[in-house]
Amino acid sequence: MSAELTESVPTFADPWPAREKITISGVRTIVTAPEGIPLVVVRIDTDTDGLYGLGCATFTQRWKAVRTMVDDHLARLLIGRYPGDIGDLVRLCGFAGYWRNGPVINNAISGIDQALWDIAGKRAGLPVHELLGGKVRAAVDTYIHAAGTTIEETLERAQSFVDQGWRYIRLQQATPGSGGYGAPRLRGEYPDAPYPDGWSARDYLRRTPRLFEQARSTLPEHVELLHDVHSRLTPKDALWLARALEPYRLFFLEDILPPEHWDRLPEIRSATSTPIAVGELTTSMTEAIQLIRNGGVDLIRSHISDIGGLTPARKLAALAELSGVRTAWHGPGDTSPIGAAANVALDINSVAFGIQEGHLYNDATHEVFPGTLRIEDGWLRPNETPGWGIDIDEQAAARFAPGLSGHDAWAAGVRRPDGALVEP
Ligand code: GCO
Ligand code: MG
Repeated sequence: MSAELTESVPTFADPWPAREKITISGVRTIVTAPEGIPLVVVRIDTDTDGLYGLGCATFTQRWKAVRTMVDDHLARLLIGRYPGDIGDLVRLCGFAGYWRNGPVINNAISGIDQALWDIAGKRAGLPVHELLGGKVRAAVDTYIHAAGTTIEETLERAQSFVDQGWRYIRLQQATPGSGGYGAPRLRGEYPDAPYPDGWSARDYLRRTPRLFEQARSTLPEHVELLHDVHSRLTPKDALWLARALEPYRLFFLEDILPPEHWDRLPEIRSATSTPIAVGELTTSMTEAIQLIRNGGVDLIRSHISDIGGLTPARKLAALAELSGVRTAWHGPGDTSPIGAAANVALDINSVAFGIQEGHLYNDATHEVFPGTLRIEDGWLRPNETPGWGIDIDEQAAARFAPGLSGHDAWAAGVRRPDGALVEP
């Protein structure tokens, strides 16, 4: 496209008269890794009295691509526009490239979207949850991850979380060939196999019900138990596990199938009383909507930035509420504190709320992001200050340079004993 033609494209001007003379003067990404996990944040500046906003655009595995998407492609659509037309601006960013969705584009749009909500809150002098309609509950209950090498170790950790006030605990145990969430992977367990460090579904299906059987006999009765399969089962094995766990009354069983087989979720859900929670791998609203509409989930747990930000997520929460589905927004360490605040704004505002994944940010993250929410006795509360109530200290952020090691490729780390990669 020639420069003249670019200039004649009408997307760059306000399509209607702005309510106030405020314009977007800058859009840029800040990437920082205070926990070693790259966090991508979008900062939108305006031409008005130091007014700016922050949004979460964290796709930690591909953070460079998101940075390019924001800085090189989307920023120029926004400069000069009125920041109050959030709905129009995020649709513009989505439609401008013609091919839409996917985690890179949606995270970039989410960073912009959430930064615009932050600005809207600051202009109104209200926290974002009040812009959404205010609270329908006093606080947001969270779950925390307990993991260990053995069942005993996992349950000891769970008990200590219960002692600290948590009511919802996700239990994960080390298995051959697969670790995560603080549980190490057990190595060399299949010495006669072509790939001795492999992960076997059979073995996993034997171990997991034992973990929950012991949990129910050890942990106090009121404690709600959760588990993440991380997409590694076939539809039949997933159903077998969901049924085997029925006696232990899980609050939810997460990600039993990889996205490629989500069309099989409705049959599994209708054949078990174990609540099915899926969604962190949704990378479009279309996928997330289908999970609810097709009857595949009891809880929808999209990662809000992966479906494009708060603007689409609040529509999903409304659909969930009207469909009898509950929400459990994804909120691990690869969500920035701004993204975590967006989760909580929706949680506190939505009747569909089921549970919130909690993450205990380290001290460095609190230093980089003053105002980061803190979990107290398992509860989260939003900031009551305007916008998200969270800032970024760019000098501190610069001390934690993002890298490509670690999270960049960890997801492709699990193989079967025959050596074949397992879906993460
Ligand atoms: C969860 C998740 C995460 C993902 C991670 C990928 O339920 O919290 O499964 O821990 O593995 O977000 O980067
Ligand atoms: Mg998960």
